[in-house]
Amino acid sequence: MSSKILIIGACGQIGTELTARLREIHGTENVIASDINTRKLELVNSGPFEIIDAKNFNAIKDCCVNYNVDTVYLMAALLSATGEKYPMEAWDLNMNSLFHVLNLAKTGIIKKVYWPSSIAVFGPTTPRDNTPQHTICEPTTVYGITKQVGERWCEYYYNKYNVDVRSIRYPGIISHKAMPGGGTTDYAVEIYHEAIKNGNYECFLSENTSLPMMFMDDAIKATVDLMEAPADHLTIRSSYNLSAISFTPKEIFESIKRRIPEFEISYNPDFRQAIADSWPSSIDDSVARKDWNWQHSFDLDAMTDVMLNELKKKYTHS
Ligand code: VAH
Repeated sequence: MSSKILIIGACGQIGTELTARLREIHGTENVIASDINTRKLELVNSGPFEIIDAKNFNAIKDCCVNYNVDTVYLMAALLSATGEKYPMEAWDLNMNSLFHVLNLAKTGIIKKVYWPSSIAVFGPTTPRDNTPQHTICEPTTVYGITKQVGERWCEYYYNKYNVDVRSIRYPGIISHKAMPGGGTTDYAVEIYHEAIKNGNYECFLSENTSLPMMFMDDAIKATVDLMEAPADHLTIRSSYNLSAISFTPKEIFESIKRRIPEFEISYNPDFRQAIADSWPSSIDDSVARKDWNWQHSFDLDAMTDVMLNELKKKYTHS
């Protein structure tokens, strides 16, 4: 019998594409999209949709009971840059939404939870190159603190209450269907749009800032593969390291310039440079590759080809 799935934060960058993929797999009527408002009308009109504030326990519970939901993907969060501007709001949303969903699973109303963590759980004292699954985590951003504490709670609810909660430490994610919101890695999406629209881009990170990154198709595949993996294959119940590629603003610029020779870039680091400098430059995701056969598909140039082709179509038709 197909799962009944609720996606909280379905209008976000990952939620938008996760909703589409899960509807392909499970059937549109079995995947309820939800968000705090109806800002993305094509999603609202594409299948079951509910307005849910992720901070509202009763709203989440009522939706799960009414639709007989067995699996929740909690994708709502304030990301790193926004979290530094609104620390208490980030703590409130990122933590209380997680407690609401974990407690619904603890009571048995739902059976399975997906909750995204991030490489933001690492900090300046973490080994930066090929960062291992188990290492020092002293995050210096509010967002990173919420993800680190959230991982501890996920593992606690698994060990104490046998809640089947699964999680991935996403790197920066690049996509063309929905814009990211308030992240430090957002430059790696903006740069493609500006290359098509204006032929130049002012980057808010310095040219040699290497960060772990991933094309959205790989991130969605990893999320689905983890959730479909046999429970007894999983050795991590905090959150899995995951990566695909690492690159600098200079390297992504050069990948684009090989396809758009007239494209130019300038660098004007802002407050997000300090956030990026606190994160790893590359990630060891060998545990995910061993436990559930994770394997990325897109390298930087393959991602650039798809991004530029899709955005050229988007801006040609708009
Ligand atoms: C951010 N895109 O920049 C998110 C992500 C690893 C970065 O968690 O905050």
